Amino acid sequence: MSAPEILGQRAGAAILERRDALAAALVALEFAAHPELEQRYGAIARAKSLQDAGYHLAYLAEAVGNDDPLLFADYVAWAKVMLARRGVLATDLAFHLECMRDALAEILPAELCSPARDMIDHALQRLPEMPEQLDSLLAPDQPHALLAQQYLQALLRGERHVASTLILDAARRGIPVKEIYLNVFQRAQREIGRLWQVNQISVAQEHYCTAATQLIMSQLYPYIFSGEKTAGAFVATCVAGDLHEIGIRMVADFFEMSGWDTFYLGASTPDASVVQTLIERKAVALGISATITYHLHGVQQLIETVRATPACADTVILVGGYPFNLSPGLWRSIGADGWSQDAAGAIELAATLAARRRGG
Ligand code: B12
Repeated sequence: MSAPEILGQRAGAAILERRDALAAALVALEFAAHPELEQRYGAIARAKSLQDAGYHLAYLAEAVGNDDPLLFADYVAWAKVMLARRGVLATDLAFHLECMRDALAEILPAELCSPARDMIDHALQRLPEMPEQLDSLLAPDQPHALLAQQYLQALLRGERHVASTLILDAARRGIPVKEIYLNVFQRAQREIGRLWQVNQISVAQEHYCTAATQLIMSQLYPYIFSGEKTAGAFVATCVAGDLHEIGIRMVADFFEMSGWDTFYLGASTPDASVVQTLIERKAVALGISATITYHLHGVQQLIETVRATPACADTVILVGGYPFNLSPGLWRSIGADGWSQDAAGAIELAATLAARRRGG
């Protein structure tokens, strides 16, 4: 590891350790300079700002720890849209980030402060050209675009039985389940995320759509659990703390359809239980999913725990999810054997890596 990488890791860890103190210092600076913020955003402004500061610092810590400015800049771009659609001015976001930089200088030793300051400056420079709105992620030229659109609209109307019928009819007509997964479920879920981000749907609507998609995925299981199992065992899990289950469930189902014996553990599994399952199932491969960037240190920790377990010495470790798609070198620096952007790429990757491990 290079000297700047070691410094980055120490700085990232220091931000996480002092996160509460940093958030408190940031908010104190922010409200001392702009007491009118309380009037502009109401009585809960201070509490909200404190909560936001905690999230911002958690993202910053991961960007610094992984020496990747893009992880923080992407988060700031996301926050700009999210806040703009809820009436928060970009100038107030910029000032919040400036206070973050000052709070870091106040609390952290100068040496540890500098990588974080550089990342904040990088994001601040880009802030003015970051958009305040996002276009739909469903385009008419995408494969199965009409089905995806109809599926999403049915869910948004609260008609999950209609959505289910659309999908089961499509499967009966011979549209492969893998295509339905990637072109309908994945796209619709991401569009739901965008609609929530731009304040067009509520959290409850997002929860309804996600629960319905999970239900409808289960209805497709007769198409999924039918083949012979010859490829070995695959354990699939979200890292501890991460609740985004659908992506890794899709990966597990693609493995199942490709002849693997899969053990899908779902959201937020404790590290010890993952290791125990790997041993019990004599797993050839482990898939770890992280969607929220501030769970990256958890991924690294789980990988280290698996690697330190002699019975898992040959387990191939794959990672995936939002931050890995954003920063394509991240899987390597975090210690995984491979990464794939989506479920389709994951199977081929696992087979290649497992063969390489066996010396094939
Ligand atoms: C549903 C959802 C939730 C649900 C999840 C419920 C559940 N049972 O899964 C709930 C409500 C819990 C949730 C919570 C949060 N969410 Co959320 N969520 C989503 C949403 C709308 C859909 C996720 C999904 O199903 N995607 C579809 C799947 C198929 O795509 P995927 O996950 O990318 O998976 C594919 C690839 O990445 C890859 N892959 C994934 N894992 C792996 C693993 C391996 C090994 C491999 C090889 C490949 C691989 O293959 C998959 C299949 O092709 C997304 C929007 C989005 N863009 O995804 C937001 C989203 C991810 N959430 C977001 C946020 C902010 C949050 C919260 C922080 C909100 C909050 N303040 O509370 C919390 C964090 C909770 C936590 N601790 O994890 C943001 C993240 C933004 C960012 N820049 O970080 C998003 C992008 C929404 C948005 N546009 O603003 N969320």
